[in-house]
Amino acid sequence: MGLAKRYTAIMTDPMTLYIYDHCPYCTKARMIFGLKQIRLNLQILLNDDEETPIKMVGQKMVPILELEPGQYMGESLDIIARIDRTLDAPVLVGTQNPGLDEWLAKTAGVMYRLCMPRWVDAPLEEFATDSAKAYFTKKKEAMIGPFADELGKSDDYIQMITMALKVLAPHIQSATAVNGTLSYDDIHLFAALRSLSIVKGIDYPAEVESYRHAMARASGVNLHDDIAR
Ligand SMILES: N[C@@H](CCC(=O)N[C@@H](CS)C(=O)NCC(=O)O)C(=O)O
Repeated sequence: MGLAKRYTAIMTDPMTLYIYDHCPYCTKARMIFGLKQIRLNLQILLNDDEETPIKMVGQKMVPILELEPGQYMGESLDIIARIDRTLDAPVLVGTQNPGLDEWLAKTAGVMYRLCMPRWVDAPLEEFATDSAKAYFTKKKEAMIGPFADELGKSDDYIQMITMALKVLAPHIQSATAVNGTLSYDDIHLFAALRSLSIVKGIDYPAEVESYRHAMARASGVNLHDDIAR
């Protein structure tokens, strides 16, 4: 890749990604920009704003990437594939470990039950209004039950996650790439760990702790440790 193309990318307006800060799929889409060092403009939508995403991609769903003014694409994995092909060689070239997929699928339920009631209570831009909070709460409580009940089960859930993290730890081959070379596994795993960072009181095994910090640095996606609850 020529210097000229990279220079042009630096000097022209960055693309805009429409997101919710808490959204793990948005974390995935954000990561590829950081990993490839491509500038990005982030726009956080209010969680009850249905009109804006529907106008852009026909459904109330983020992330949405504005490739050119007025040209939009949804679906995190499509965005990642598109950006990974842009500028210089792809970075997500490592092989994946099917065991990690399994780990993520098994932990997803508990993670959401821990995270959802905490996200809506946190100072995140998508929940800046009472109506945005009420919208999220109604939609997600219909899926997992009352948030108050879920918060009451926190100790059990945290214990389950702590055990799951101990299982994960020996599979982290390097702090900068779970399988030694960056791959889609890093996208999926960091997005899950970043979600979990809203939960206070999790004791991370050393390998997981190094990995989530190194990945946050490399991808430019902040953890929520500072607002954990
Ligand atoms: N398959 C989509 C899933 C994206 C998704 O589920 N986004 C959630 C936020 S995490 C969303 O926008 N849901 C609609 C809502 O919250 O009202 C992708 O990978 O981009």
